Amino acid sequence: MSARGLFITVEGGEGVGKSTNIAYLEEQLVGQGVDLLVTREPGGSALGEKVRQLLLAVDEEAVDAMAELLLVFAARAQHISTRIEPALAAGTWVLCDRFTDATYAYQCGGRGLDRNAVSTLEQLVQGQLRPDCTLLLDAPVATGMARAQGRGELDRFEREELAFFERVRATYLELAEKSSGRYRIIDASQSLDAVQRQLLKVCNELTACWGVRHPDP
Ligand code: Z5A
Repeated sequence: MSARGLFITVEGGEGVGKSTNIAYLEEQLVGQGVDLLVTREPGGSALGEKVRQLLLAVDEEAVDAMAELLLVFAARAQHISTRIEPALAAGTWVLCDRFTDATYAYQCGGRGLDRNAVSTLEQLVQGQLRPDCTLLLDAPVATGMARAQGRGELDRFEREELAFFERVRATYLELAEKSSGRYRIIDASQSLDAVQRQLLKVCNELTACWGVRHPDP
């Protein structure tokens, strides 16, 4: 029986470089012999991707914050049962673009929902499942927004005011301080090369620590 896979999440505000650097992490980890599933939230399963569209769509009716929270966890339940858990159980590492820390950051920090509501759902939906390692790409809100500009029409989250994103960033930094063993804070305000040098160090630590068996040449 293979050892359980490692569950890595990548978090951060809008435009900090998650997608760009997940592609880089994938290249590095696969290159080091890791059997890897790359996925994202909201989304990651067929149902989850439909829920993602509902969450990001701009509509006339304002979305109630609790309804938003429940949709996020509905997508997460499906994602965990159909993709994340089976992969981890088979020894595959999972690299996920956002997970429940995003819920604390956006729905609690951003929208002002009670953290107890999120931790109750976290317990109910995830049981014991928590990320083993979380990479927080951190940059000033203005930097992320400038990078994300010019990508066409803004989704429902991207239309939020600056103060919303400042609260999101502050919540992420608070979570990282509280769970410092699990978190690695990456200074994402630096050049892409410099960011990727920081990420490569973490990749090397993780593969060394978890004893990845490199494939025979
Ligand atoms: N959400 C939620 O509310 N609750 C939850 O529980 C979850 C999610 C899971 C969708 O997420 C929304 O869902 C999200 C929160 C909510 N909304 N927001 N905001 P998403 O992750 O799909 O959307 P996003 O945060 O808007 O991601 P993004 O805008 O696609 O950004 P990114 O992936 O972090 O950045 P990027 O596309 O890799 O890079 C942006 C540009 O910057 C690009 O041109 C790069 O080439 C450039 N770049 C990247 N790094 C650098 C450096 N270092 N220097 C210079 N330029 C750079």
